[in-house]
Amino acid sequence: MARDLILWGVGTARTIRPHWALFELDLPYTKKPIGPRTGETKTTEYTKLNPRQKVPLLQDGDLTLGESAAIVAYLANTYPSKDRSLVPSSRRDYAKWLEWCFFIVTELDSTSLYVMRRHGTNKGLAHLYGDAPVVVSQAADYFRQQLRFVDSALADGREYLMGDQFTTADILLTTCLTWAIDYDVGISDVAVPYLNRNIKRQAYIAAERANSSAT
Ligand SMILES: N[C@@H](CCC(=O)N[C@@H](CS)C(=O)NCC(=O)O)C(=O)O
Repeated sequence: MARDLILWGVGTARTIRPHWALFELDLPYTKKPIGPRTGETKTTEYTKLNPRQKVPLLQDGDLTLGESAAIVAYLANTYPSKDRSLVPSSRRDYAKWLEWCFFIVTELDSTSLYVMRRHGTNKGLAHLYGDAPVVVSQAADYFRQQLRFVDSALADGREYLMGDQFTTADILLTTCLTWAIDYDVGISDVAVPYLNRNIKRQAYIAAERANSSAT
């Protein structure tokens, strides 16, 4: 039985991840709709909770957890519902699921899209971290190149990264794909039907609503 879950953060491709997992698992929660670059992550109260001054952040009783990929994995492992688990159970599939999660957050998110965000002028933070057009275009190329790993997996016609089971790895990948499109990085043909399938899920639609509203 879930305790009082509190989720901090709205407005980004990272913050939507835990909202989505919470809706998939049908877990009620309290939303604290603070946004990035608003000063809200830098208040004394929030800094005490999260010295990294970042969102998203989950509170589950006396547990405070940051990092979007860790939050969705924690929720999936801790609160599987009777008819839905967002994490594979067999040892082999669990290992492959871990590989997907780490690959997506390191190669697609941090090394590619977030580099574009930090150094881009278009929707980016170049005014803070420096304008670096070559770095931005290399990061976009790197994203497309790394996406080949996804293409090769989806080429066999599977519905989700882990086959028939929708997992938190799909939450991470889908949010990177929508982020890439938002940054005008083309995604591969094989990723398009996969993306369209996932963004039609009821839990995604609910999460998008929760993630884009300040109340
Ligand atoms: N690796 C972290 C990244 C978190 C992150 O960088 N969050 C950004 C928004 S996407 C943030 O809170 N930035 C601080 C601010 O803008 O005030 C995660 O996936 O949770």
